[in-house]
Formats: sequence, structure tokens, C-alpha cells
Amino acid sequence: AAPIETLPQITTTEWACQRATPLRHFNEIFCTALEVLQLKAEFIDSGQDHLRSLAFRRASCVLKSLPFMITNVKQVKGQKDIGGHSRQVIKEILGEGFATEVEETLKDAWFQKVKLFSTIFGVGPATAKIWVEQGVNTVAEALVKCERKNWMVQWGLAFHDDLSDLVQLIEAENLTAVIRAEAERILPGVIVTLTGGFRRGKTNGHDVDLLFSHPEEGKEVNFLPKLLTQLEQRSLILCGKLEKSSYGDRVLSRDYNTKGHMDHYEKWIGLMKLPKRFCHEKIDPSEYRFLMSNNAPVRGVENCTVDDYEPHSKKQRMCDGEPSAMSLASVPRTWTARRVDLVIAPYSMYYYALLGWTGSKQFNRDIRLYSQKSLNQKLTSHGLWNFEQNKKLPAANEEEIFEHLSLTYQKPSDRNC
Ligand code: DCP
Ligand code: MG
Repeated sequence: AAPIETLPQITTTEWACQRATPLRHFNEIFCTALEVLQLKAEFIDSGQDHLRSLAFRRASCVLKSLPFMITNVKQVKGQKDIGGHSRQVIKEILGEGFATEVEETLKDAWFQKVKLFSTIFGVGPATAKIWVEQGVNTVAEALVKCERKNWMVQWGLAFHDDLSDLVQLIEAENLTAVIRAEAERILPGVIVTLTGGFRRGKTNGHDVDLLFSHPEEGKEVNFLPKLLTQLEQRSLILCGKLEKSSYGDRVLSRDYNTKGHMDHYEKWIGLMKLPKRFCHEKIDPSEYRFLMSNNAPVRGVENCTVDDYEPHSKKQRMCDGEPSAMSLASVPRTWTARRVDLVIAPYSMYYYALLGWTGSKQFNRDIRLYSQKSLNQKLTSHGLWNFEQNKKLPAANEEEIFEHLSLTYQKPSDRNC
């Protein structure tokens, strides 16, 4: 082995938001292992604080940002984000090629089941754990055995086969193009951005996250229900729920708190029916519209409001009865069910929403904690509050948010913490 003095030394920053974390890096073997332990800790501690699971994540984050591969555990000694447990895992992998705890976790039936169930739409680790304790072993059993399922879980279970298969970039891009064409007809000048993992350069993901806005503030009001009605006419909607925005004026105050919610924007969360063609070839949206059964704009959409848009609650009731999600899932289809989130932000908050919805989740945790601890500023997906100046700081692009926070700009593909 090379003497430690000749090996590259880690020089890292205190916060993950102060450095670039690319998607592909040199320490995959360690990060994959640490993230298994992160997940295990998250499952065990679900409902409690996430300190243990986050410790593994922070260690993995440092490793992802290094321009070289760790070849000797002494290289990570004294790194505050790489604790004893993580160091042990790295040491074992360096020596044996694997870490016993990780291998055992992956083989553990409880872990496998909680992991499987917590990927179901509408099911989190807490519910997944309850199911496992109740003796549920498979998705098919969950469908039969579990009672009091909400609409998300019912549809999530019925379409689990479709949904467990990752969304590919081409599908996300085709869906974005089709939705953009529809959106543009309803509201010319509308901004439609594919966010989430795809914006960070991932080539697949568990869902499609679309953020909308309009440069003329106020124009975004009532846009989402109109768009949804139109998409429904285009046979793109399977099921979903539109949530009203819930920030009101509070978002402008210093006491504003997202309290467990990711944010308070108006949003639609649901499943869309993506034509199977979407995964094979680039779609021309104008041609796609021509192919759809109803080519004409939907009458009445112009005056549609959030309260008018309720087809999904009807569908939810429907799936308690006979024309169940299950029977729909089992017939041959020309489409695949996909998880889609649609979010709309007033333009004055748009770049904060963009930053938040681009993620990663860990990047958000880090940059928000950094803002609070290092700068006494409160960053959310709605804005940035400076407590010293007692005011909200506007931003006309993402770069300005980093400037407000005295951070070097990190492009989306470098936010893969
Ligand atoms: N987000 C967050 N906190 C959450 C959930 C989401 O900050 N509890 C933000 C960061 C995410 C973004 O929203 O990157 C989109 O959420 P997803 O769960 O879709 O995450 P990704 O798009 O990053 O992952 P995937 O590629 O699997 O969809
Ligand atoms: Mg996503």
C-alpha cells in the first residue's frame, strides 16, 4: 500500500452547498453502501428524528464531492462529516470489497419489505413498517389485506408494476413538451420547467416534477385547473388531487414556517397515463395533439377555477366501488402509469421554488441549515428572509439566491448531494 503522505488529502468545505457534488463521482462503491445504512436507519427511526440516517448521508455527500477515490481509510480520518460508523464501513470495503452490515441489511427480509412498500405511491416508511408487522409480504397481499387505504395507496398498489419501473428522461421530456404545448395555448408566455432529478442531470427518476409560472405576476392564478381539465380531455390523467395554495400572506412574514410540508404552493399530485410511444421516440407535440381523440380546446376551460376542478374526487370514490383501479391496471393498455407532480409559483417566488424543486433533498436540507446557522437567514421554496435587515430578499434568477447567501453558484448538476 502507498504511504499515507503520498495519497491525496481531503480538502472539503463545512457545508455541502459550498462545494460541487456531481452525479457521477469516484466513490460510488462507498456511497452506495452508506446509503443502504442511511435507508435502514431511516426505516428504524421513522417518526423520530433522522440524526442517524443523516449522518450516513453527510458522509456519503463528502465522498461524492471528492476528485479522487479513497484508497486508504486514513484519508478520511478527522473529517467531521465522516463519523466512526461510516469510517468502519469504508475500511471494511477497502479490505474485503464489501461491508458485512450492508450485505446483511440487503439480505434482511424486514428491510426488503419496508423498502418495497415505502416506494408505493402514498406509503411512507411508517405505514410500510406497520404492514410488515401485520404480516403483509407482497404488494399483492397488501392490495387484499390492508384496510383504510387512501386514494393514493389504492392507485399506487394497483399500478405498482408500472410505477416501480423508473421514468426515463425521454418520457419526461416528451411529457414536458406535450404539457408545454397545452399550457401555452391556455396561457401564452407560461414558463414550464422540468425540475427534480432530471434537472440535476439524472437520466431516470421515480416521477416527473414540473414547475410552472408566468413572468406577469397574477397570470398564474387559476391556470392549473384549466390545464388539468385540458389534460384530462387529452386522456393523459389517470388519477390525482389538486391542492390549493396555502401560504396566503404568511409567506411574506418572518414567522413563516413550512411546518412539515415541503411548501405551500398550489399543486397537483397524481398519476398520468403516458402513451408507450413516449419511451421510444421524441414526440412532436403538435403531431401528438393531432393524434389525440379530442383535438379541440375544451370549452369552458377559460373560466375554470380550483373549486370547479374536482373530477379526481369522483374517481377516488369510484375506486372504492367496482370499476376499480385494479381492473384497469390488469387490462392490456397503450399507456404506462407515471407519477407526476405539477406545481405553480407566482413569479416573485419562482426562482426560490425552482431551487427547492430542483433539490436534491439533501442539498435543500444543507443549504437551508447553512442559511439559518451561518447567516441567520431563512430559506424556503417561497423565499429568503433576512432577519438582520428584517426583509425578504428578491431573486431574479438562481444565481442571485446564491449571491444573497454568499455562496459560489452551483449549477443543478452539481447539487447531487
Ligand atoms: N423535495 C424536498 N423535500 C422533500 C421532497 C422533495 O426538498 N421531502 C424537493 C427536492 C427534490 C424535489 O423536491 O429533488 C423533487 O422531489 P422528488 O421526490 O421527485 O426528488 P427527485 O426528483 O430528486 O428524485 P427522483 O429522481 O427519484 O424523482
Ligand atoms: Mg422527481
